[in-house]
Amino acid sequence: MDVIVGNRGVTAGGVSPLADEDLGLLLLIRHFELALLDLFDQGKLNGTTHTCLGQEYIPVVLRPLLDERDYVFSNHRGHGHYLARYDDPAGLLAEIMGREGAICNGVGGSQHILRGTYMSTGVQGQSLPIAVGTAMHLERGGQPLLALAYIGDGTWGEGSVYEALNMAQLWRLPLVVVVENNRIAQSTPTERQMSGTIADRARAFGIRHHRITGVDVEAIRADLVPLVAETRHQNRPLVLEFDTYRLGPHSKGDDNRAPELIREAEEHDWHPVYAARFPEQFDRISAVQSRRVAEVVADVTARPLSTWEQ
Ligand SMILES: Cc1ncc(C[n+]2csc(CCOP(=O)(O)OP(=O)(O)O)c2C)c(N)n1
Repeated sequence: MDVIVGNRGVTAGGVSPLADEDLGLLLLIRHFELALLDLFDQGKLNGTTHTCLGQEYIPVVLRPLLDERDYVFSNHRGHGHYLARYDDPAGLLAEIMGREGAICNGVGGSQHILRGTYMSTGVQGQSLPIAVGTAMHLERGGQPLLALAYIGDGTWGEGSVYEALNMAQLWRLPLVVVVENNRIAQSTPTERQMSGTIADRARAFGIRHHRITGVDVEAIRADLVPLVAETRHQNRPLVLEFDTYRLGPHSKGDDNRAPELIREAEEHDWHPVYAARFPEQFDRISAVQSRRVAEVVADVTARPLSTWEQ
């Protein structure tokens, strides 16, 4: 097995004070996924799961920039995307556990969710052409609405991504592609599978590319407001590349990163940085969200199995 080493030299940097609502959402996602891992350890969950630990701030940044009629396309690492869209940890846990009250009757599980204008898929690259078709539908509807799709850096190896980018720019569609570039795809570091850069690939289609470093939710959001508005009102496709880190393994137990790479990810985690900077607010909100998630776990695990029509 390859041992992956490297150093990106990007630090977590500063964090601005957050509204309780934003911090609450960040910590809801964190506690929710830690609870999932705990449930796996107890043998109470089946299959696998991909946590976004360390990457929670990305959907939290984007949440207020989106209209509820905008479409959001998520991927296999989608718990944070869903919880930033719907304040519904019980529905998501029920979906993952196949219990009553599940968003999709427990058929979709962790990776395949459909609710309103939100959908996720575990098939890499599948969502971009669909997001393009949706963006076309929205553009023809004449309302300033957009389609936003989350993809990872590894998914830039899929050919459908390029067909989608080509059409989005050619037809001037309101599409935002959010790249969560954690520099690794399952077990393959990006430099071992991608020639060139994501920026150059977007540029090849004439699509604007914007790279975001750091974890300061307020600062990043302020930076993105005009860019997302241009996509919405001027139908200018946009690629937003977040330079980010995943703290955990790819899914549950497949981590072949060298210890120094895991340490590097931990050094870039927003969580201890924010806790050290604003301890009173952090402890207060963390206690609330931890309690909330514990109650959700107790409630959902006590529910009967979900049923669906065959
Ligand atoms: C078409 C397809 N090929 C392979 C897989 C298996 N797979 C699931 S996630 C993943 C890696 C995705 O990496 P990336 O896009 O960088 O996202 P990340 O996991 O880093 O968030 C792979 C290969 C898949 N789900 N779909």
